[in-house]
Amino acid sequence: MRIDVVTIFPTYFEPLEMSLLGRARGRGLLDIRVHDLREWTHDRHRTVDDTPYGGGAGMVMKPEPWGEALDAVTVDAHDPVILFPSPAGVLFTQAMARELAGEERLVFGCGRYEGIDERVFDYAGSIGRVRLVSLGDYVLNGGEVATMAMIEAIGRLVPGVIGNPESLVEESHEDGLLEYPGFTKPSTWRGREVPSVLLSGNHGAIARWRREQQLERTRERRPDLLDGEDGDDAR
Ligand code: 6GU
Repeated sequence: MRIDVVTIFPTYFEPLEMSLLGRARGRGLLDIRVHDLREWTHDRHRTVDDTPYGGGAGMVMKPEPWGEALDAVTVDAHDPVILFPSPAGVLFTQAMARELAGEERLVFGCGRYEGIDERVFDYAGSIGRVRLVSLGDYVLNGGEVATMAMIEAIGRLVPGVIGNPESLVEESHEDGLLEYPGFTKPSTWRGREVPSVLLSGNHGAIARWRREQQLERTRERRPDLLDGEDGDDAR
């Protein structure tokens, strides 16, 4: 999978050279290319923003550098998915990460200031499939941190990136529930015991206990995952 990121802060993405995704890049599974939006400005000050038509606070990102950037990074792409992180987007979910992990080409456009000129999203729709995506109901200063989170969520689901794919099966959100709790040695630590069922060797009982734990903590912490058809296949 190739991922292009367009940003005015390329250094935000340096951590992608580390750890799991860094190794996946080294092995050729992920081709992640980070681009400075200012490469596509032509004035002395490399201007990427301007005041909003109609007035109001803040600045809006100018369409021209975005148009040139999108043209350049997608010149050899066929129907890429073009993602714009935005608190006004649809919620990014594990189901979406799973779908996107099967794509050939992704482009992330990181907006700053009060946003990007709206016409850019329409233009991007003439190049590929546009998605405005939000991490949740809070506001970040720009799309960079959200893009990092999404690249990690998507990248780890690309076949071959994680050594033992079984570790992907039982984690939180994969079956619409939160994950069951984990314990390791010692069996007593600072007066706290590991639940005895886990030491019983009874695999049926362990599986039933873990399922109950998943349901209980989902009910407690994320009741929204249990009601309605919005989850993956919560039950
Ligand atoms: Cl994707 N972007 C920004 N700027 N803020 C956010 C967000 C995204 N998701 C939650 N807050």
